[in-house]
Amino acid sequence: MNNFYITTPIYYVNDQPHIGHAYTSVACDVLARFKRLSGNNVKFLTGTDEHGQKVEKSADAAGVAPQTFVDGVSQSFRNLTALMNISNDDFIRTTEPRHIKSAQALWKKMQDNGHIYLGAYSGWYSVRDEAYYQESELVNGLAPTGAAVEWVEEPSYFFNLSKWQDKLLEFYEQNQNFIAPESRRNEIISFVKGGLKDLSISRTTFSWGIPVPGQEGQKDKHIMYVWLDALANYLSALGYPDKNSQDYIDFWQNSYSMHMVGKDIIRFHTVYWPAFLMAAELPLPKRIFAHGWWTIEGEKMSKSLGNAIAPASLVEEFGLDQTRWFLMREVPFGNDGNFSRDRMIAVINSELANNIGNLVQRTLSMVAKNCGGKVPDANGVDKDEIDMSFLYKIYVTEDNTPKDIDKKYMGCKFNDIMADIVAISSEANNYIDNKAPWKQKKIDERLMNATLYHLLEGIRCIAIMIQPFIPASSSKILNLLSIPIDKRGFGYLSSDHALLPGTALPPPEPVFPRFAEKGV
Ligand code: ME8
Repeated sequence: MNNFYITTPIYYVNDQPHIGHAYTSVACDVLARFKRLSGNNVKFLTGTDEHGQKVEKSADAAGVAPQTFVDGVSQSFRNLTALMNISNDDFIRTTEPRHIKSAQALWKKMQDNGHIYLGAYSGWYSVRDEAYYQESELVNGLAPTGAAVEWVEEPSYFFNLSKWQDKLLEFYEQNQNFIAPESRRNEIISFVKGGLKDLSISRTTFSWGIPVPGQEGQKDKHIMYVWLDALANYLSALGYPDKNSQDYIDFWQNSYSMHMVGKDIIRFHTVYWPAFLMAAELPLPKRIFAHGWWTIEGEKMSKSLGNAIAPASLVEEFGLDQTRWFLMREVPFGNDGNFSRDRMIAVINSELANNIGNLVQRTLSMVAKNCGGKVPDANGVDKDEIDMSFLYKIYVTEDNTPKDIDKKYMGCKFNDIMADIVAISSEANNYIDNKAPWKQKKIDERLMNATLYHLLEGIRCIAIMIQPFIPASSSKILNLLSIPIDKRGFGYLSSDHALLPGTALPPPEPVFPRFAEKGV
């Protein structure tokens, strides 16, 4: 069994969750579910990033103590996982003792190895980005992200990032798949080639953070820079610094480990994080995948525009799986995308209601009416070319092996995978029209039975394949086919595991209602 570790970024608790957060979490969920259904040992981590100046300021603005504030917003992110049917195995909070202990241990290890020194920082800092910027990076007095910056002068510990430039470049060279997509990889390589400056990794002018270890007797109390604190979450959830913890062994030492991030935070994950890990002599993750950003009806999502969409409002209006489907289907993963309500309605109606939903509804109601509510028998009827070509498309065969599917998933080609599934469903709808089982019934019922059997097999394979994207609806379809829970993995996508004729089926129920605007 292969070990697979997948993580979302831990979300800042300065604000309520929006569809950008739901997007990253659903993408990780799709991968986690796919890997589990393919027989892997999976650990899927998400959580909240609760320290730093940005969160402290939000707590101040809300007039509550930071801990009370973070407890509340963190709970909203936990609720998001339930709302979006996210199958995370753990939820880490950076204010938890297990994390504080782990982040301090990481610091200590980097320090003991001689990579941290005390100095003083003077330069620009953006609280919104929680990032340091050089004078040369500023655009019209703002960070390149458009965030305001402030001048900071304070004693600070530094990490000797400049020393890791060559090691990082060598690592990117030897691990071509570490940064994805390709365009981001090139961007990071040229950034690192441009030269790295040592990184300030502690703050002294506020206190909402993890204390730097070993500063007893010192005048200025340092807290850890929030990004060093935050990145450590990927290890603290695995029991680090206990290297004998089973999770650490399985998911850090011996796993394919992948951090999914938005394009805004790729530098922290592909430059700082691997350098910290090298400095602490720890293994590096295998892959960092950066996805694009959503705009809303063509506009950047922002607090000031007040246009952020709460995932709960989409789920309430369109349905959970409809929302998951649209988020994964609309844009090639890695590209930026635009959220448009009209597109959402068009996509869920054409692909879920009119295509897959219609296929399931038509087939199951014919089976219920004409086959006594049991899986019909195709035996004794010779397959013609139409049958053969249809069956070839639905089953995993030699040229459509699970290995190819795995490659597509690992390349995060979600919208392609979904398009392939929709194409199979369209084929199945064409197959019904070509075969016209309602006519076959009048000629010879055995012909109708064979057609309906092949259609049920088509639905079985489609339902297995869509599980990572829309787990609740696919499970409903698989229940309508009376398929036991332990026969729903990707290993069952072949004719060897076909439905048994005579199996009783429950009464059919619609799976994807057509969405109609109220009053239309
Ligand atoms: O950066 N479109 O947390 P964060 C798509 N705490 N995705 C979006 C998005 C949008 N418009 N807006 C946000 C942090 N995201 C740090 C991470 S990890 C050790 C620490 C998603 O709350 C995207 O994945 O600002 C982005 O990377 C993440 O939310 C940032 O969340």
